[in-house]
This record gives sequence, C-alpha cells and structure tokens, in this order.
Amino acid sequence: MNTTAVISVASLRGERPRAQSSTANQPARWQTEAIEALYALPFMDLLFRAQEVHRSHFDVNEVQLSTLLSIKTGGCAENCGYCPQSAHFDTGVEASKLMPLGEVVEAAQAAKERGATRFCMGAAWRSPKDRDIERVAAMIREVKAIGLETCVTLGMLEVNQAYSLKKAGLDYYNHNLDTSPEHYAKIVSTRTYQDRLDTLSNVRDAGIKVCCGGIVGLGESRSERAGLIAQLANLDPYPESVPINNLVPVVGTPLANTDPIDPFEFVRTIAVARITMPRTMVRLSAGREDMDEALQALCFLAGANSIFYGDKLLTTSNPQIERDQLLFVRLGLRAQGRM
Ligand code: SAM
Ligand code: DTB
Ligand code: SF4
Repeated sequence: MNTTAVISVASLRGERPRAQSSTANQPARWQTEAIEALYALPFMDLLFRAQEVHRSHFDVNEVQLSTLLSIKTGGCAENCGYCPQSAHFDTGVEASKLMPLGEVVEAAQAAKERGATRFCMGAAWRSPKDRDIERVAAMIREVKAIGLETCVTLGMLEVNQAYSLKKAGLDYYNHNLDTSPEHYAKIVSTRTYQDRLDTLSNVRDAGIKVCCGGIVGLGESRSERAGLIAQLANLDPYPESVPINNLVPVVGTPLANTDPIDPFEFVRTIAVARITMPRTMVRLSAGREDMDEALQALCFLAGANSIFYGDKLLTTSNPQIERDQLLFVRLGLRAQGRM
C-alpha cells in the first residue's frame, strides 16, 4: 500500500495511520513524510478531507471562545525570537509585576459577559516560583467560581506545581512546542525542546488538559511545519487543544522582518492539524487581526473550531469583538455554550 492510501483510509476514520515499522505492541505514529503528503494534496482535496474529519467529530457551525489576559507582562528571561516579552530584545514592552487578584476577576467577569467560555491567563516567566503558584492558584479558584473554564501559561512547570494548579481547579495548561525539533535552535536557545516536552508530561501527570501548538511563519520550511504537526499528533494522547499561531512580527524581535507565510499554506496547516488530531480543538490563534474575513472562513472550513476572543492577545492586538460577532453572523457560526 502506498503512503497516500494509508492516509486516506486511516484519516477518514479519524485514526492515526500506522507507520511502516509499527507492530501490534507499538503505538501507531504519524511520520513527518505522511504529514508532508497531506500538505502536498491539491488544496480542494485537503480541505474536503479536513471537513470530513471535522464533521465526524464536531458541530462545524460551533466555535469555542477563549479570552486571554496577560497577568504578568514582559521582562522574560527566555529568548524566544518571536516574542515581544523577552528581556533580550528591545520591543518597548514594559515589564510589570503580577496583576492583583481583583483586576483578574474583573477581566474574567467581563470576558464571561461577552460570551467567552474559557479564560486563559499568561505570565512571561521562564518558570514560576512556588509563591507565584500560590497566587495564580487563587486566580484560578476565583475564575472557576465565575463559571469559566480556566487555562494558564506560565512557562516551564514542575510536577508538584502542576498538582497545585490542578487542585485549584485548573482545566488546561498552555505550553507550545512552537516549531519542529530541527528548526527549534534557530528560534530559542535558553530552553530546549526536551524541556518543553518535560513540562507537557508534568502537566499530563497532574491530570490537567494539555493545550499545545505552535507558530508558523518563523521562516521554517514546509517539511519543518509537518515536523511540528508530527510532534503534536504523536504526543500520547495528543493535546486536547492545539493553538496554531501565525507569527505577529514585532519590531525589535529577531524575527520582525521574516517573510509572511502564504495564507493558503496557513490554511493547509490548520487542515493538517485537524486531520491528524481529529478530536482536538484547533484554535485559530495569533495573527488573526491581519487576516481578512474570507481567509478566516477558510480556516474554519479547514477545521479550526476555537479562537481567541477579545481585543487583545497578550501584548499585541486581536480583532475587535464587534468584528468577530459580525463575522459569526455572516458565516452562521455559533459561539459554543450559547443558544
Ligand atoms: N511564557 C510562557 C511560555 O512561553 O510558555 C507563556 C507565554 S508565551 C507568550 C505563549 C505562546 O505565545 C508562545 O509559545 C508562542 O507560541 C506564542 N507567541 C508569542 N509571541 C508571538 C508572536 N509574536 N506571534 C505569534 N505567536 C506568539
Ligand atoms: C498561544 O498559543 N497563543 C497565545 C496563547 N497561547 C498564550 C499568545 C499569543 C501571543 C501573541 C503575541 C502577544 O500578544 O504578545
Ligand atoms: Fe518568555 Fe514565553 Fe515570550 Fe518565550 S514566549 S520569551 S518564555 S513569555
């Protein structure tokens, strides 16, 4: 059987195709080459395939809304080449202390009133200290009490810290692999790919759902994009939530002048994530502000079923909520959790 045939049968059932070398005792894994073969399909065939997978697992007219809040901005010790919050680059983002609990609760209440179902709090830390965990745990408890799902992204996490967050009511931990192992060293040198995998494993061990994705448009090749998707799809189990970010080029970061990715290549990445991780929530994440309505509609058609909702991401802007509400009306989309 050739690779394409393996993909078509397995992916239509929403399963991973078996690697050539897999046996009954080994889990089936996605090979990067099989994912490259998906990328290489004619655009219409790829989108059709993604729609079939999407429709067999989700209501395609429903989109989940997560609102982001930066609870500790800037001054980060890491040197992720895309990030405006790294202390290594001069981007004009001022470092702030951890936000007081009352302000977080106020923002969460506003997000709920606007229709978000999940509140995601981000801190620009390499890794949190134990006293930070206590303060974030208090935030999680309060946000949960409002009736929102909770998500935090705090950098590298030890297993005991993950358990403390779980105990406070944390639903999701966001920690991205960002790019393929091969491209990674060109993007960040202050922590390793393995560090990221270790944090993901600690989060899993504590029983927290994993939100893990990456960024495209970092100057990576298609094969490296396929390599990122292979890493995500081969996590066992694969993440419950997969944010696909398009690089927001920020002046002062090393990647500020990177050539933008072809928009259809971005849509292909969404489709390939949907096919390889059939039951995950694929989030159309950073970079949406620069996408027109037609491109966003293609992303939903390709299987994206979640967005960041609210005028701001962490430090950069996101579409105004009125613009998103109008887009949903025009496309007949419903926000998850709303009648
Ligand atoms: N410090 C934590 C960490 O790195 O895990 C959490 C915050 S960090 C800003 C979360 C994610 O945002 C990054 O992993 C990256 O995927 C995404 N991100 C950051 N800057 C971005 C940019 N300029 N464009 C697109 N995505 C970006
Ligand atoms: C994710 O994958 N994207 C979000 C969230 N997880 C934390 C962050 C996007 C940040 C974009 C740049 C900024 O606003 O600073
Ligand atoms: Fe720090 Fe996260 Fe930005 Fe990297 S992506 S510099 S870890 S805030």
